[in-house]
Amino acid sequence: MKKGIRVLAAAIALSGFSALACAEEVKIGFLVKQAEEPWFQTEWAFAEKAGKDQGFTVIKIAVPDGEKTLSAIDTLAANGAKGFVICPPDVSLGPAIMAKAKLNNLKVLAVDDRFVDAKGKPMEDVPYVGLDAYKIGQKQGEAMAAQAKQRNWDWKDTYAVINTFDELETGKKRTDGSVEGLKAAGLPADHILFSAQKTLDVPGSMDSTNSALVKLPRGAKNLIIGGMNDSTVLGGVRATESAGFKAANVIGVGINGTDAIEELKKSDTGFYGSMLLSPDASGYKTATAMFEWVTKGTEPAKFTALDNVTLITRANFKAELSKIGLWK
Ligand code: FCA
Repeated sequence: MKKGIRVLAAAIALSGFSALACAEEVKIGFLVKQAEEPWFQTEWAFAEKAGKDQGFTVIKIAVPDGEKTLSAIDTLAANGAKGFVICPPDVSLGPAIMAKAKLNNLKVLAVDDRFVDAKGKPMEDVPYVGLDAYKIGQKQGEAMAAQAKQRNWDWKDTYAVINTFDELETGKKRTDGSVEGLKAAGLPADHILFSAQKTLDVPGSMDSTNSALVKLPRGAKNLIIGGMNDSTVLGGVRATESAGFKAANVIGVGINGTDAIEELKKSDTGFYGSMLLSPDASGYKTATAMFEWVTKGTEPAKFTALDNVTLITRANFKAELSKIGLWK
């Protein structure tokens, strides 16, 4: 009998211990719209690094559409997560995401793409970590213009094709800033062609650039290709190649850096470089901020603007990527 009680006591102690251990394991979600993009894989990797360093678990879920997003929130709650970081597939899902999160008692931190409400207004009450987009676009425009000057291009026979994705505030601000940078360097406004992308990926930007290329005047010898991220410029550069433009007559500069690595390994293409952002900050810091919010109750700032950017080209990309651990 005595022995039986001892065993029972031990079992209770053990189960109590494991319940305590479970209660202590903090889980957070990290939901991204385009898991196939290296940018988002890099954010995930840095979020996991934060989890390892600080002792929390990151549940990564790809959310390519609204349905998957809402069911991912249920999955997170069922798995005991306390909050999540999210780059939504469609910013207008903001109110639905917030309602679902509230129902499940989960905290929400938006990254990269800011939620908009039913009227299309940014949901400024939801904490958001995103780019200082106009400024970064401006730097992209300036980098493209500086390279055109380096190549001694005459603005007279130079044209720019800007692939746009105005559905996203961060996209519109980037391309607006970029155009500002180009104009300030002397590119005439009527030498800038805008082409809207239907989808925010390489095929989408290839299509939009193709439809702009046919509108170019005969005298267009040199081309500048812009867009809100690396994919939108990569597709544009591919379109110029199919149309017969040589690498020496094309300057494409992307934004992200992470999605340009494979391209920059190629010896020479019209894709000149990329504005490398801070995926380490977007992944590590957002995950850490969520961890601190759920464990200590410290709510993140309503808006954290990331403005750190470095132009990477074939000349320096390995060194720059090494600095943030993306080149081994
Ligand atoms: C958006 C883009 C990504 C990346 C991020 C910072 O979400 O789609 O490619 O540029 O902003």
